[in-house]
Amino acid sequence: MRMVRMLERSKETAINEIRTHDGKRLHPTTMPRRRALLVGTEIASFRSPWPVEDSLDELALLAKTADLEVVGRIFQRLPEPQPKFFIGPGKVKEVAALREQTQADLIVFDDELSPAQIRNLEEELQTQVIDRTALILDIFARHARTHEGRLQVELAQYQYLLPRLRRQWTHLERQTGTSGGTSAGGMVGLRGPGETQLEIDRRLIERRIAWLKEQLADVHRHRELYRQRRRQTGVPIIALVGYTNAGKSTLLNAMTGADVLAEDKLFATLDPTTRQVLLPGNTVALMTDTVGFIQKLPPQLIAAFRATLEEIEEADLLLHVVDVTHRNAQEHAQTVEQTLRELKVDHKPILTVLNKIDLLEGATAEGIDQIAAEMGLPGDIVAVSARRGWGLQTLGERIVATLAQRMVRVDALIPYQRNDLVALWRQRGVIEFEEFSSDGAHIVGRLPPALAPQFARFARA
Ligand SMILES: Nc1nc2c(ncn2[C@@H]2O[C@H](COP(=O)(O)OP(=O)(O)OP(=O)(O)O)[C@@H](O)[C@H]2O)c(=O)[nH]1
Ligand SMILES: [Mg+2]
Repeated sequence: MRMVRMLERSKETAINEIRTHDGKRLHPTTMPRRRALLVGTEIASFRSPWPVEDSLDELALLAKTADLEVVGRIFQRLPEPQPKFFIGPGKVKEVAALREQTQADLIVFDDELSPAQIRNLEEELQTQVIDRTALILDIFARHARTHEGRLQVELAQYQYLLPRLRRQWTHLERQTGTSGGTSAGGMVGLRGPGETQLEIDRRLIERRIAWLKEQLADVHRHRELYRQRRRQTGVPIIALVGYTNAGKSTLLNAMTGADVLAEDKLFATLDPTTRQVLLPGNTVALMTDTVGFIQKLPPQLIAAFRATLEEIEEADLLLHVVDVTHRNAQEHAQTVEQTLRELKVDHKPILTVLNKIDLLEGATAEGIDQIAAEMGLPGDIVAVSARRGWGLQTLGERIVATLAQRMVRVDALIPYQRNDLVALWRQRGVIEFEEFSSDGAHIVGRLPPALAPQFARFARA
């Protein structure tokens, strides 16, 4: 009984936070912001292209997005992670001293820790310890808006929590004077499921996971029906992919007149949005904005965002949006390419979109090409400023050309009674040649494979 109530309550606070009518989260002003100490590592055997300082900068941004106050940072270079604490025992002592000095009440590790490592660290440091994955989950919980998005986040939280179950933060809660620890005011570390002084019944959580999976399967079936209909229309689908904060939502808004929230924040977008876009030559397509990627994000976490994944799988073309002005643009692009490989969608046609060129002073087309070459990006590149609307016409033309490569070639004589087919061709395909005679319209061009059968009976031999 008690357990059931706990889970229900924690779900309320984690998922159904108090929001204003326009979706902004209300901060209880009485809640002190938590003081976080960041711990990074550079592990020789991981051969990560990220310098540890840059990775910590990113972790600090994540912490800021989760409403934490970063009060210190520390890192260690190691040949390999250490089994007991991930970092070496000497370093743990340093962290303890720094925690004392900065009065930190939360330690955030930049690497994924095993459940045992978290336990050992917490015993040693007498403070809550979380890892990067938990922090990202916390941000996801804040930013999920749709019913499905919330179900997905809750599922990911429980799956993360299950192997980490144990008695939670009784002494910390006494210190901070909060009850239950699932407030909306920035108690980081799996807000909601698990933040409690009670021992949690594993079976209850497993049951909840099963229930969440059923709910999601239901949503999935509905979406699949919708997709089937969409597929039959032959309208091509373009998915925007890229590192978080690259400008995907801004680009969707600029190309389609959508009104998706675009912010200088990590993971502003979690739920996919699809809008119709009118491309040069009056070609119609659908453009979908998806969740951003980030380094050290376990692929199963992205997989949890099944809606996003399905949109990417369904797409005829991926636009890989890169913030070309970011110091780590190259690492970002590599992370995205690797994530696409892990998600097994790297076989799809990809156009790389170098965004934010308005911030590059005096950049020329050659200069931008050179930047792209230095970053090791593939040749298929378009430079744009989503914010200023620069380069969007060229991008549209390149999208049409790339989509046309996936279409089938058709040569047909369409009688005038079937002008509707000519209009359909104009909208969904590419017309390369047209001539009108008394027999009808002779058209040569390309059509999406799904539409070609409708034209078969008018095809010229
Ligand atoms: N200067 C400049 N800023 C841009 C441009 N495009 C996007 N931005 C800014 O970059 C920030 C991130 O943009 P978003 O469109 O939210 O990025 P996103 O890729 O959707 O990010 P997530 O949804 O968080 O993964 C916002 O502050 C935008 O205003 C651009 O072309 N030029
Ligand atoms: Mg976005």
